[in-house]
Amino acid sequence: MHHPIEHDDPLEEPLDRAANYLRDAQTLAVLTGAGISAESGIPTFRASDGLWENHPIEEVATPEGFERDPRLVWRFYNARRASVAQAQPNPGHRALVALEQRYQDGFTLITQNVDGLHTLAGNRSVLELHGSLRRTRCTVCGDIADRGLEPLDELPHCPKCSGLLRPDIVWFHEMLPQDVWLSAVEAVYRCQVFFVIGTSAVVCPAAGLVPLARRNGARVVEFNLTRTEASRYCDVGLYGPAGEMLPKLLSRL
Ligand code: BV8
Ligand code: ZN
Repeated sequence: MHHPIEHDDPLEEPLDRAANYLRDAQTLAVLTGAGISAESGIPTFRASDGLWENHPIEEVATPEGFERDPRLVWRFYNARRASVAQAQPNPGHRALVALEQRYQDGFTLITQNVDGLHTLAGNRSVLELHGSLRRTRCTVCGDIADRGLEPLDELPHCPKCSGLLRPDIVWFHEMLPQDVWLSAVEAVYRCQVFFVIGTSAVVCPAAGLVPLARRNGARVVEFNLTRTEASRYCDVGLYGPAGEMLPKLLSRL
């Protein structure tokens, strides 16, 4: 894969460098994490120091946790559904809609988020690696349904077979949906530019998409408040709130 820009001028402002990458590219893939929704008022995992009702999230967001105490897990997810129901997309989400309009089917949005805000903002091709707060899956008949964001019963049951419903979310120690994962990997192989936005890049296999993009010759740009596990793979780091940095970048195109 040829590099769109042969010789970067090390003094060039990082925003201009990122804008140049975009100007010369036909394909752009984006990976987002909780940080893109922070400015919509949704706490990130790190901000909530990974605890919920004094339970480590890894304890609540696991199949073992659901086996052990489905009521606790549904309280966790009903609370998240309620807070997401109040949230609106922010300028960072809207900038990604503008980028999809610019690159059309050369654009792929891959998200670790389960809040549905990219779709609500207007993105059309969204790969939800970790599922969605809106969807439930029946633990008996497997039926998957979009139930919006209004509160569900304390222990919701399947209208088809009355089996216990679970959130259609990928918990820790669970496999990602194969078709979604393969589409994400294919988009990362294909892209000339790769944005990694608002993620601490510690959760696998999603975090592995960043070195994969690098190895396949894409120009990699990080949007975050701080450096992360992904930073070492990036050509450019744009540090500041994504809701401000993304519109700033678009205004230079
Ligand atoms: C898997 C759904 C294969 C839940 C999530 C033992 C056995 C099995 C697997 C493992 C194991 N030990 C470790 C693993 C692997 C494990 C993993 O990676 N663990 C980590 C913690 C080390 N992964 C898995 O289990 C995956 N499955 O490996 O299966 C397998 C199967 C069986 C046996 C063996 C292997 C499943 C991973 C999916 C887990 N589910 N979500 C839910 O959401 O309710 S992941 C969950 O955490 C979220 O979805 C989210 O994706 C992730 C948190 O990551 P971030 O999005 O990055 O959020 P974070 O708060 O961390 O960072 C926010 C960032 O934003 C920060 O950098 C901050 O600076 C920045 N920021 C803040 N504000 C702004 C901003 N940036 C810009 N602007 C701002 N305004
Ligand atoms: Zn069922």
